[in-house]
Amino acid sequence: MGLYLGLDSSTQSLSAMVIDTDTGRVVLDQSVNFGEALPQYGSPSGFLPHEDPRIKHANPLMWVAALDLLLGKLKSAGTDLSQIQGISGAGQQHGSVYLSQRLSDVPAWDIAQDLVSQVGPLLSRPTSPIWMDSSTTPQCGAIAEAVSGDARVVSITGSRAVERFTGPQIRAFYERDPEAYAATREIHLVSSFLASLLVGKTAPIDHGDGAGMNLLELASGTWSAELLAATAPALAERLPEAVPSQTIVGELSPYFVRKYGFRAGTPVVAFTGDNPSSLVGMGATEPGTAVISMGTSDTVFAAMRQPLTDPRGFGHVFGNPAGGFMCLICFANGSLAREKVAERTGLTWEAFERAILEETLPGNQGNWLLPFFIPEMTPKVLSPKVELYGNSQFTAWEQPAALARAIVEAQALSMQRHSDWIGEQPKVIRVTGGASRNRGIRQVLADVFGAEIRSLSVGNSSALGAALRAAEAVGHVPFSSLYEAFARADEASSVTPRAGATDAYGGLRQKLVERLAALGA
Ligand code: XUL
Repeated sequence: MGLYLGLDSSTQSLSAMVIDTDTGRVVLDQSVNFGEALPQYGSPSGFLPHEDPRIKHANPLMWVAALDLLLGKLKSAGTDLSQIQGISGAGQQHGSVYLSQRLSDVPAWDIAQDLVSQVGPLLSRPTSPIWMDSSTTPQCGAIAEAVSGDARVVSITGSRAVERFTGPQIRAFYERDPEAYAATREIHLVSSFLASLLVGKTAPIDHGDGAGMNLLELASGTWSAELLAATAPALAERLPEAVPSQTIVGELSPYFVRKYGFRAGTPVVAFTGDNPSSLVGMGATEPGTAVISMGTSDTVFAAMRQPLTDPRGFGHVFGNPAGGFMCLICFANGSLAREKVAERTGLTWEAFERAILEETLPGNQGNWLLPFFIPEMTPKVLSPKVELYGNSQFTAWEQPAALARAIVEAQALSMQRHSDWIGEQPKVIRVTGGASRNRGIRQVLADVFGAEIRSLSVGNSSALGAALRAAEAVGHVPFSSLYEAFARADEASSVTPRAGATDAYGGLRQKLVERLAALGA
């Protein structure tokens, strides 16, 4: 049997998906929500509260605990993990983990203790900055200046120096706590950290996730000496190797074999970032298919014909796990912003959907809002900024239906504006992520982009992508046949633009652009 396991450690949960390549079916799909299952880490939304809204860190031990917890749940539910032929995974991008020893130098994990008690003493920094952190503006400036400007950072790494990217975060750590930096022997991404736990030694960083660090030279797939030097001293010796995403990074450590019943020697394929993994899970690794993912962050991404870069500086180029490159634009105000509007208006998600589909019209009769409930990276708005424009009832938060439409229209218009540099007008867009299950939200996307919006039959594209990557690298099953079986469109969910709707957005788009320009964003 061809069973492959994909893991996905996102901002708010850890998921496991098992696919069977013989039958073309998903045979297991389970997750643990960090806030609910591990309340002792004090992170209801997956990160630690902080008075400064720009600072967003998580306790990496929460991710470690989630791994033992999830595998334990699978075992107690009677899942036979000895049938798994290969494992891969994905992690929230950019987040970093700091260790006082190289994982290759520590003794094998002891089955008599849990992982948290063994990994805890190895941390040289108790918390991990995650992708939502926007506190490193001075470090971004310093890195760009050290290599003679942002254009140089873009030409080497595919992105400007960006607050949440790992290089600026490492520089900030070095500046704020040089002693702890000196005591750090190894720095991982969330993805390579989890892969390292599984293989019980230092796992490399793949090109998909590595490109989100402002440290990887895209052209060669190796760390850029110039950017390493601009970031922190002796950084090269603290980073794992950078490798192509299809690399098998080792065999599962005996800890997992003995504790959870995996087969000895189960191969582990390099973990990647959640977005590159979703590119695979959405069957979109060939150019021509754009994807919108609506989760904690909203992202727009696509495989690229050539590695173009964003002239406005918000978009990124990452490695495509199937080879070549992908582009990505990320918006921090995704589900947290939608949830804020739902909370404040008291709308359930069903009512939210009805409000968009039945109670309001495209263009929202001139009511609109700026949707920055938390600091935003695209466009750059470093302090929360929510502004309501329109009739007095709307601006007083008293028109729930119009508010539901307004948040989604603002998000969709921003996605459209900030993805225009990709240079392709997609006729079909594939959508994934929790919010994409809402037909109202899909309808707004269809109307704003003037494109057909399709969901796939399997949800959690990042965990699926991880399982598919394991099947391709270990089982040598080509992506094309995996996509036929697992990345099928769910025809019933398809939504097309309503007549005349796309034209209703001209004025609104202009107002949004003008307001953002006035804010300097
Ligand atoms: C991408 C990004 C987010 C995280 C979410 O650049 O920052 O989409 O990967 O987990």
